[in-house]
Amino acid sequence: MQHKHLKPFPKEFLWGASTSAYQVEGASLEDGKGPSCQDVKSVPVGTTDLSVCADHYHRYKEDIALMAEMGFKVYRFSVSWSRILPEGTGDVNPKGIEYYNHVIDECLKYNITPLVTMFHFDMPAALDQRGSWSNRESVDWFVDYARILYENFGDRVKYWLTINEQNMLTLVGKVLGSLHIPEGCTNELKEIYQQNHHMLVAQAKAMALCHEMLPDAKIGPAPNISLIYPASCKPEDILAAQNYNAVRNWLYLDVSVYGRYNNLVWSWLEEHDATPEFAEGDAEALRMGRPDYIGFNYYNTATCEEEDGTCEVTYAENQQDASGEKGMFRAAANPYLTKTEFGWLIDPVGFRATIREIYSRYHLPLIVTENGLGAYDKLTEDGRIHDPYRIEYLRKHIEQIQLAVTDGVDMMGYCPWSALDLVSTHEGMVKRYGFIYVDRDEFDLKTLNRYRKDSFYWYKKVIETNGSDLT
Ligand code: BGP
Repeated sequence: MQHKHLKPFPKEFLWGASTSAYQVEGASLEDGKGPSCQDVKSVPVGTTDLSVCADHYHRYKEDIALMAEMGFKVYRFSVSWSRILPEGTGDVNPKGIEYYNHVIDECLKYNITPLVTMFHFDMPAALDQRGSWSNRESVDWFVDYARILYENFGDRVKYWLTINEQNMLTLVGKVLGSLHIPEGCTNELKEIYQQNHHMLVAQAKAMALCHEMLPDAKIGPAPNISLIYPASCKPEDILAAQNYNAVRNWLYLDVSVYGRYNNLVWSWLEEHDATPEFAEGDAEALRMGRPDYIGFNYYNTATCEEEDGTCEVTYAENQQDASGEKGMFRAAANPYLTKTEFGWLIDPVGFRATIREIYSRYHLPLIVTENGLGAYDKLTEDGRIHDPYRIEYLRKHIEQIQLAVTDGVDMMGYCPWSALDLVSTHEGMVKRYGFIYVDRDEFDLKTLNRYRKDSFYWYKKVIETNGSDLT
């Protein structure tokens, strides 16, 4: 649809950016923090461990001051579960509570709204040993942890996100180093979807608890949503795209928003004897826990075609999407899109298409919780970082948000990935996403000093003009 006039961004639009605890904080075993599954995993060859990251734990004041200088209205960060509860359950670590109190207060000092993710890929290692999400008790572990967060931070945190990219944990848990398959398991698919079910129930209960304990707070999920295109107008390709959309995207939002499983996914699981077991009360819990808004991460779309039952499923090491699923879909190339230097597709128009689709299915306010470009940035001798490629990427995506606003979508905000350079989940420190450059290399910690990239100044202007000047 071509509009005659673009609508402006809403007055209260939340401009900001995101980080996650295990990728940015460092201090991985300091001040009483227990290890998480990320601290004990073997990191990909040639990449740094997560003990220092961007040293945000010690430099959060400086970092938040820089965010304030850019004019941030919101800062999305995650709480490290094992910093709060070193064993995952039981005793609370007072130093952990103190640290997040400081981060929250520092944000509020600059009128930056804290947007807090409760769980971002970092299950406490102690709970990992107890079976992680495969253990039915994980539902209670998560709800108890949520209660501690609400009790301690709920007076100041008004926006919560439950589980980051639950769909990626389920679909590509192997790649994220978070998949836990108990010994002797005979049906891996069933096991994975049982874990997924536990997360869905845990999330629903945490949302209901939030509404009960913090009536003026808002809470939502944060899946990674990418619209799936059919490779052609061949009807079988359309069905394949519907299959992949259901299994990759809608399953998660259908359950969180409507409290019911997506029928296509359920039938597929039935065929594989892989439907999750519902404990007593689960169906009701899913119906009762409803989000107030939807947070979603968007990096790119995917394309697929008919699958005739011969496809071998493989997972790329550095990508978020699978090559296919027997009898459901087969990944296909999209000749219309370019790629980043790390091989990720770039599709700003697909961003608008994805936003439209989410909104038309769920009619809840939307906030973009991640979107961005990873690149090999270079610090020049005079302390500059010229990143026109990032500016171009972000500009094109922001333009599409405005088009979506003009389409009538209720957009709450935009939090690109990432506020500052941090350790990439798959590709270490050299893959940088931030507006703020962190002076360290993969293994050489250097000064850890902060530098403003060109995109820093550009984003500052975007925020100052509420998105009306994107030049
Ligand atoms: C998302 C994760 C983030 C972040 C981002 C970029 O899936 O939620 O934690 O890592 O992807 O991915 P990468 O670091 O692999 O480039």
